[in-house]
Amino acid sequence: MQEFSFIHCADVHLGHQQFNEPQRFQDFAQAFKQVVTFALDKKVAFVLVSGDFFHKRSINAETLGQAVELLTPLREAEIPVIAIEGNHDKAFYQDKNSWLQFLNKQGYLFLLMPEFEEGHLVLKPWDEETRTGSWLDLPPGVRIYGISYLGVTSGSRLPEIQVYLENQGEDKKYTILMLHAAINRLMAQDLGGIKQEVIEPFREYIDYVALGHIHSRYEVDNWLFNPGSLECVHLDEYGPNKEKGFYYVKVREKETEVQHISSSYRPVYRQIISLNESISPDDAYDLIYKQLMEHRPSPGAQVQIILQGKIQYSPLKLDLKVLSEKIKSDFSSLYVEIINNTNLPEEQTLQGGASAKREEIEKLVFAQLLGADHFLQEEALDTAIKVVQDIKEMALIGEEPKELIEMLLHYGEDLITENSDVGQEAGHKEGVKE
Ligand SMILES: [Mn+2]
Repeated sequence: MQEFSFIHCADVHLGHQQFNEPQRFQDFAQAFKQVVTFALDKKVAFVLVSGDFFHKRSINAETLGQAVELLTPLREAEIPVIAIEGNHDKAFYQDKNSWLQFLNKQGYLFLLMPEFEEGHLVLKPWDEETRTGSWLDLPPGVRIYGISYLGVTSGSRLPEIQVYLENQGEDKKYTILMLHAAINRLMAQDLGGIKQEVIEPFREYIDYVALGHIHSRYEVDNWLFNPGSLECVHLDEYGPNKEKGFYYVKVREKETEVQHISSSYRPVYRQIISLNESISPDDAYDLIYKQLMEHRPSPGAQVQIILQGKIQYSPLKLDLKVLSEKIKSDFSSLYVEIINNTNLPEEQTLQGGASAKREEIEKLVFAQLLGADHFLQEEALDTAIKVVQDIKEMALIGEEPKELIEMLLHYGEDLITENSDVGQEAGHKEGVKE
């Protein structure tokens, strides 16, 4: 087998116009452009995209144009791009085409996926005629298997592919398995996570597991590799030990040398500010500004400020809209978000220490947000909290958006009826962001 190198990235999320900022739409393309430039520069044999190339299933024309523009130089340089579907860009129904399938048919990438026959996963070799298949053999002596996002069934389905891995024939190639799944990462294994034990038997047949799904870098046993997303898809993905980027992998005589290349993404500035000392809103603004002057956000950053502490005046007196605008212009920030967590009843909850359940804390936070201006009465508030909690859970396991919307519509109607008198008095209230 000759020496070769490849790139492994994941969670590109093209088309994500975060915070409705056109610049953010460009940022995600810019982040992938680094990968393309690197690939061309190093003349790699191929590029892997382990799911979520697109942010949404239904992308707009601009996003498709962007994708084509980014993939064209690789196609011209004859560097194949191999992709699998993630939870974000999977086709709505199995028989319907996703935009990734469109790019596949047009020859911009190879989209690998398993088939389902009689309720079982079936892996088939690549067929250039139909441009479909679950594995692809490439010239340097490489075989690449691609398994799309399987959601909650990942753990129980994966053992079904072992039989295909076993029968690779005599001249076993350097073998890569692409997966869009979280391994050993999710506490609740039923939320789309997989335990390492499930794929451990594959080790005999697979040289490199190319993962995607979790947006920060992690590796297991020098065998499972998850590069992290290239950009911050959510602000809370930023922080220490949350590396982002892609892998540059060199293979010599089946020896794998892996290098993680950090992507450069738009800076995120997060600051938790306690307003304990403040006696009035004006005083609070001074405190916030003092902190911002001490640790200045870099120009163009996405700023998130979390306010906390006990204050003696109403937290609603803080005009966060005006403050955000001022910060945005004073520090040339791209986006400013201020989260007001002051006067949250944290002490009573956290008295339980480690025993305080995450759900309970979350419930209190939702109650605070939803009931902030007494817009929702007690009974409706309980329903609203439940709806928000359930939708959050559903989103976490990557449910179809239409399921989420149906859920919202179903319960939303009850809420409107329960709350109609109060709603009219309170007048229009702006929805919670995102
Ligand atoms: Mn993703």
